[in-house]
Amino acid sequence: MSVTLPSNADLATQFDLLADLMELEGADGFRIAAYRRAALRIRETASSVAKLALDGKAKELQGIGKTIEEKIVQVVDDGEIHALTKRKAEVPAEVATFMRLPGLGPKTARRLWKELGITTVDQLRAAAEAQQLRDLSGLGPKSEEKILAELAKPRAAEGPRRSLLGTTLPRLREVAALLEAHPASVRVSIAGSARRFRETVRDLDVIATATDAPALLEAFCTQPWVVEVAARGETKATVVGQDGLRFDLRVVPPEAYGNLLQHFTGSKEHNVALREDAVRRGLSISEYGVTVVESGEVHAFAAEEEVYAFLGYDWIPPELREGGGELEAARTGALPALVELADIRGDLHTHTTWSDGKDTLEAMVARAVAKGYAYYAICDHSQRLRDGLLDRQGEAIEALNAQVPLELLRGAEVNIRADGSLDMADEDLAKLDWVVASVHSSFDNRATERVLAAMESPYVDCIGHLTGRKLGRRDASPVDVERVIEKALETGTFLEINSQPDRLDLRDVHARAAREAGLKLVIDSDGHQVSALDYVELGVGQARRAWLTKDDVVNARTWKQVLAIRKQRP
Ligand code: DGT
Ligand code: CA
Ligand code: CA
Ligand code: ZN
Repeated sequence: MSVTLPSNADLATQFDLLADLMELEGADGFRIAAYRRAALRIRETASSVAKLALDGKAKELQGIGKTIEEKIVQVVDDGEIHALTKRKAEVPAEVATFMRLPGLGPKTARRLWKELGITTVDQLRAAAEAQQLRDLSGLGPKSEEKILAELAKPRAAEGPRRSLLGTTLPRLREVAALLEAHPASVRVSIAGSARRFRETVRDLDVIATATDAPALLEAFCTQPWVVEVAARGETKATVVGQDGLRFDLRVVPPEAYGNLLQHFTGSKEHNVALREDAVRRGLSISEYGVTVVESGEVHAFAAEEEVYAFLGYDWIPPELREGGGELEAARTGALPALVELADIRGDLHTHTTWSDGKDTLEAMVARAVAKGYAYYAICDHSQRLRDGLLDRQGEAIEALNAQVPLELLRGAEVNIRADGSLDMADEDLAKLDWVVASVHSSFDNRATERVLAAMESPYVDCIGHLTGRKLGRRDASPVDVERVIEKALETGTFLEINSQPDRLDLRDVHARAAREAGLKLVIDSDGHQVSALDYVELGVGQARRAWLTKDDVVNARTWKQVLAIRKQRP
């Protein structure tokens, strides 16, 4: 795999932080200003500044000299500007956090730290409550109030928090629908990371065209669920909902709707690459149109397809727009025909109240029927099916199978124990139509070996949530994904894309590596309740981000076809 260079945004953030920390330390103003200028210039540059620096050409940019170019190379080599690493060690970490509170800034933060000895957010809150901040000249009772209000906001003192796509997407769709229903709107679309089905999102972006933009913005800002209007202009607004979610709305004239949708769908990396490519051909791209630099002629497009076509590309599905080779593929007609939700014919990993599911076998299956599935596997946890329960559940499944218009499959989700053995005897496994094996404990202990051992079993069809990650709560286990993929191919075992919003495991890059190695993947819900069966949409999004086609997905096949490609039982 090739080394990825730091993005311009990453570089700029480091220079800004360095400037902040230097200001906190009271360093000389000239150098601080120089770093801030550099950050600005880097952000505005269309091509990769890291690459320019490696070629010794970054210093040709205005505002970037030899010292700054050297610092950029430090980021490429070591991940961080050396001076930044040093200063991070000198400044108490939380001082750097609270200097970002509105109304504070580095200068005041420095005085709080040096003159009042405040180095943590808790100390700052205590001092404000004890009315000690007013002892500093320039701060008064108003400042104390303001600081306390900021600190009372959920996580106001932390960096930007990312939310799970699975929990935010329904909200985003509601907001888009209410804008769509408003008489002043003409077209409305979801944009940003949510349109790209990124697993987490920082804020939610919506764009629209309108017959009356101010009226639409007014309606948006006065929704009953809006607790704060963070920004408001002629054509855009940002609001914060009760749940803390931020929504960005931009309203544009219809003739440039395609350009705007393209721009605000991103990703930044995709847009930067697109722009670089355009610049080489004498074109300049913005959210308002494509300009032919020589003539100054601006081409605005109502449809996104037209933007890509004008630039010489096939239309690129949003999930692919991450700067991972999609432009080259789109230029040469080599984009994959991505799998779609409608291609999924069955769910091969689901639970019921027979284990830790919240809904009964009957309720889950009723929903599966309503979804139009042709087959559906019940895979309750092995430890809950001991002492004859597996057979009793088997009878219940068979009885129900006779009454429903789909193939109901007997399955199990079997624990992979710490020594790599399976938590169910072969004679029981042999009774099942489909077996998922998963690690549910001691994630860091022999992560790879255990999975490899489980795949040796002739009964294990699929490995569940390979890395065990829980977004925002538990990191991925140190499993060697490459070795697992190799072994999966060798043994005929599948890997799943688990669609739970906080799992999405395999993650996109791993799923793409699996696909490139020739492995087929199962997209399943791991649903523990009726509503969770719909999460398969997220798994399909993840699969699309991994460039998967219908052929790459096991359960885009009929059950008969699945049986033909899966591991042969003894
Ligand atoms: P997020 O919000 O962090 O989950 O990710 P995005 O992709 O939704 O990012 P966001 O909301 O900051 O901006 C939406 C899109 O707008 C982004 O994907 C690309 C475009 N965009 C925003 N700022 C910039 C920028 O500074 N440069 C470029 N090239 N595009 C930008
Ligand atoms: Ca966003
Ligand atoms: Ca945004
Ligand atoms: Zn499960």
